[in-house]
Amino acid sequence: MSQRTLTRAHSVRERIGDSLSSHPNELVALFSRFVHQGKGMLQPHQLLAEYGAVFSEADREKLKDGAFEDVIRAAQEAIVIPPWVALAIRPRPGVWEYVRVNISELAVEELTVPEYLQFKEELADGSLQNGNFVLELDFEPFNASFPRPSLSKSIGNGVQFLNRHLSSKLFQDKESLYPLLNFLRKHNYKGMSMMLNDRIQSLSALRAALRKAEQHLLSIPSKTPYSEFNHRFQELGLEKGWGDTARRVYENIHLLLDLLEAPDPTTLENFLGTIPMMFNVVILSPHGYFAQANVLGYPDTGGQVVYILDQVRALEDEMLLRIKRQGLHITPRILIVTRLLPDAVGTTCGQRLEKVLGTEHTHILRVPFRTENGIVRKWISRFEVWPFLETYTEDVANELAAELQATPDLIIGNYSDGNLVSTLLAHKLGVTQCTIAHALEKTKYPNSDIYWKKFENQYHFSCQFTADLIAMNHADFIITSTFQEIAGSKDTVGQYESHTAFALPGLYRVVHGIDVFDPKFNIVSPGADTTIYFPYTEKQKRLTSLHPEIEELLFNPKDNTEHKGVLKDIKKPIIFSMARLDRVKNLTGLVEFYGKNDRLKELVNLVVVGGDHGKESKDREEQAEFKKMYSLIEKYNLHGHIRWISAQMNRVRNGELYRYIADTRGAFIQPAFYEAFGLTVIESMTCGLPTFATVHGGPGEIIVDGVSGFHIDPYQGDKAANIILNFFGKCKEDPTYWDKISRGGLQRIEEKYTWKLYSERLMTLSGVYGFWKYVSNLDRRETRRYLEMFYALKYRNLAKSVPLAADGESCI
Ligand code: UDP
Ligand code: LCN
Repeated sequence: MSQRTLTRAHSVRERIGDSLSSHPNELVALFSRFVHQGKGMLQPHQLLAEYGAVFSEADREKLKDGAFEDVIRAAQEAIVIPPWVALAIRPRPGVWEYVRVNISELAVEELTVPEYLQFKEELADGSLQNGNFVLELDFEPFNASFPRPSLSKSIGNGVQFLNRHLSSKLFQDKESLYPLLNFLRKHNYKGMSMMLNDRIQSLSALRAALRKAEQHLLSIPSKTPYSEFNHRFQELGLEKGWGDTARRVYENIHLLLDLLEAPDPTTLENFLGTIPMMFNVVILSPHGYFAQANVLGYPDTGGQVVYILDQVRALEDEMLLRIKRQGLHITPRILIVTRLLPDAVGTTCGQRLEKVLGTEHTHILRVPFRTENGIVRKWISRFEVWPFLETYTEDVANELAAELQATPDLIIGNYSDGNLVSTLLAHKLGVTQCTIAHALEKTKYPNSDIYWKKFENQYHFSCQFTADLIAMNHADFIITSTFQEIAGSKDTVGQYESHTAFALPGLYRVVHGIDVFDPKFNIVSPGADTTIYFPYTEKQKRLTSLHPEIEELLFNPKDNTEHKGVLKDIKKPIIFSMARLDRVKNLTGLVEFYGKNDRLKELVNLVVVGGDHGKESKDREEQAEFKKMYSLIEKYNLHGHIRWISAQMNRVRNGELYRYIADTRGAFIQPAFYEAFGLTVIESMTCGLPTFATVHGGPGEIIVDGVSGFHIDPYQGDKAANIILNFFGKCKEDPTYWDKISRGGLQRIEEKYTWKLYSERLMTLSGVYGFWKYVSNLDRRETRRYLEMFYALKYRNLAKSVPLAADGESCI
């Protein structure tokens, strides 16, 4: 059924009210079913199932007049505390309404956000906290005066909106162009002036100087290098940074003249993109094992490491290109800051400074975690790092000052811990801050907000969610890999969106945590390193010398610490999966639905890569998954059908492994319960391997179902198995079907997921948000002060309550 849009004109309360008066019996029947379940929470699929059970097709038709079905379809949860049923309705991404229905009195009330959350807290805590003062966090007042888009399709394109806003602001009156003038006059690198010098004191002086410069440039050959007219320009009041040749300088001066004449968003973005602003970039990624080899697949060590290493290569190339075009001779620096693990045998994680391969000016800088008892030696799970981060930030600030001899121009945080450290650093240094979540854990663990106390001992989510709120509100801009990461889809809630309103009962209530319409959000999708991941059809590039090793990995009949299980019939296509052995990755779910489906077992072999057979895991989730995997192999008697391989850390060989699987006319399966983005999905598609991936999270957006791969729902294993079975059945009848899906995947990647597109975009964003930070500095003071207080009064105490992970054991 097509879903009509619920509008304010017909509020949810009115719709339910209308339906109650026109179809009282049916609605009472439905709400009674909810209430009869007793106190509790109902998820969207349960609400729809109840609706389907109560109403026949004919009833539904009748109810369509009041569009009650739309309300039920848009409901994201129901809280039942008899005789009340409260509903959280999401008519479209980013827009929420709350109501409650009293089933005894047939009354409907609209609820405010705090009222709804209070109702929900009662469910979790059993008592209303009316009497007690509850800390309510509300970031809305700080942004209330700032315009923001209202259409869902504008979400994630903040820079475009900001450009429009900035350019109209610049055009308000004569005075409003002064911030731009001051910005250009103050611009310098380590004290060396750039763009304008002190000779230019006013806008009219600037215009006059630009016109004279234009005249001069027209009189010399377009290829003349900047050094040849540098002195002439200095006399006019112009400094280095305008371009490397007369032609480029002319173009840039022209852009500024246009802007002074009639500011428009595109000219503003283009001009800001030409200003030299990025020379020193700091990227924070404290937890895990951050290294270039022998770490991938370890607990907490996955896509974030891959992402950053690919990102810095692309970013360095783009920075060098722009610096050259700006006519400057400045050496850029990129520092990836992570923690130093003194005992990390077999990896470089104990080394202070390490150059990133394939770059000239990029290094990994490692700084250890420290307590008053000295340096912390062992690996610490990402859920337990909180008490270390403040001291860590101080140490990092000192190391950065020594290493860069300058303040960074941009600080990029990664994941909750890196984003918190980036906040503290950016706050201290007054630097533009970008955050990248990679994965917001609240979405991965259902109800981890309302039942946070149950999760606290193992996961310390109180610290993590607090850190996330602080970082997302402090950041100048936020990069996400997909739209769904911000605002979900028609039916699912986005990761950031789930931070709009939530409660941690007994701790605080978030009334407006983040607004997905905030123009700080920008979708900038990563890609895969194309020197490693390329189509299986590119025969001349194929690494056939690695095939004996790959065949040993896949088919050697003897179990060892690298692999377990033997494939009886090696001629069958292989379905393949590779991930950290986290519960959320659900590799065991894949083994289970494969094991249950005899026809699938007949048709294809299963190969999974995950965990380490060579040593006992120290990670709780990994230990549990190990046990489960072994028991499933026995339960479904998978001997002869499955090969279980240890985590594979050689990326180059992994690239060839995906292609080898493609040679078997196989497929890649990504069965996670939730995947924030999913680099393995990008990698397999880039290799031309047909891909089946979870519909929950990034892959739901990366793959166009049936065109560039397939969606599977890990919660419906039998159905997922059948989707895979159907595909292989079809391929048997028509082998070109396999090629069609393979090509569809490749095409999708070329259009949307490449590092080149990423780095160009990131540079543009840094320019625009750097300028915006400068012009809006005063406006942002209130938010910063509020965040300082929240950090000092709430976060610090929470972090102190996390037990300091005991030292003693070696890390790997
Ligand atoms: N990976 C790997 N070996 C393994 C497991 C994973 O090289 O044994 C790599 C994989 O190729 C991908 C990354 O680790 O580049 C995992 O990223 P993804 O986004 O899929 O998941 P994450 O681990 O970040 O949740
Ligand atoms: C973390 C995750 O969980 C993945 O979904 C992402 O692909 C990865 O980071 C890189 O952003």
